[in-house]
Amino acid sequence: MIEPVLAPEVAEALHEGRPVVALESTIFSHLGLPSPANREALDRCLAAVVANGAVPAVTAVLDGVPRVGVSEDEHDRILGAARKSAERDIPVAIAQGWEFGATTVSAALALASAAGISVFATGGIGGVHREVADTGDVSADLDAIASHPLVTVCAGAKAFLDLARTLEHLETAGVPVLGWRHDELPAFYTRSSGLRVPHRVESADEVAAVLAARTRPERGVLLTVPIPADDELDPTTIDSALADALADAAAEGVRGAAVTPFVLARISAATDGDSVPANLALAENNAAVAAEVAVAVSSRGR
Ligand code: PSU
Ligand code: MN
Repeated sequence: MIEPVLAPEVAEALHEGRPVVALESTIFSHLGLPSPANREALDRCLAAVVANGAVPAVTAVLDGVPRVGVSEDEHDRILGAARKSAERDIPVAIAQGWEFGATTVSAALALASAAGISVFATGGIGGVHREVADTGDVSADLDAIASHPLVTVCAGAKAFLDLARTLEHLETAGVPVLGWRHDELPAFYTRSSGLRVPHRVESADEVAAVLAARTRPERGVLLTVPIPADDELDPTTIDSALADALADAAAEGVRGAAVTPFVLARISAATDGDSVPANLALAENNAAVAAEVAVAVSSRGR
């Protein structure tokens, strides 16, 4: 079992049972968002967690050290060149002393869980890819959400995935999927996917109650939060940008871990950068909701 190094304010908050929200670092690195939007994303997510009463804990591997919470003078490193690190890559990043292993959802959950954190916020989770029959590509995020004892807060799965199959996979894995004041699975850039979530919740207390009542305490819960209405993109524009991006990925033979960063960059280019403010808005909103949930979880523990 790895023992991540906790930032002092994170260690203190956890020790005192105060709310903490873990964050992934891939979204803030050059793999997730173009500069300078990535800095804005980091600043807005951190501020949203703090404004809603929790302590933010950005996860990363820096110089081979697994970290939960980074200091302000390390932010430039989080915004820079990174090696994408899923949970399975963490031991390698440690053993080989990677300068910056940027955590995906699965890696962030692994580090946050080792630190004893109960709530994690991201933008969109990985899921079952549309070409799964050919490629077998199912994100390790899904297994990690199922097998670490945290609430993952997201704006659904990224729209270029097969959302129906992603929901089926989560059902098989035994993950309760909750819709935040919404009946449909959000589709990241848009509020609705046409697919119903199994359960709708209205409050952070309700989410904390679900977490507390799990049949297997070692497992996780997924909370899906739609992008705020004002920031939603036009579904038609997104659909054609997605189709083009996926066709390009296939034509260029992009595979494995490279698919998601490639497709995100193409969508940003195809929407003339319109996808970027939407991405920032949903990430910030998820961080705010996650902080509310963390506050509710920690007040149950008192
Ligand atoms: N959502 C974004 N930007 C990202 C990702 C998600 O808007 O960069 C990242 C997350 O870190 C997620 C990862 O865990 O993509 C999933 O990658 P893959 O599909 O290779 O499992
Ligand atoms: Mn994959």
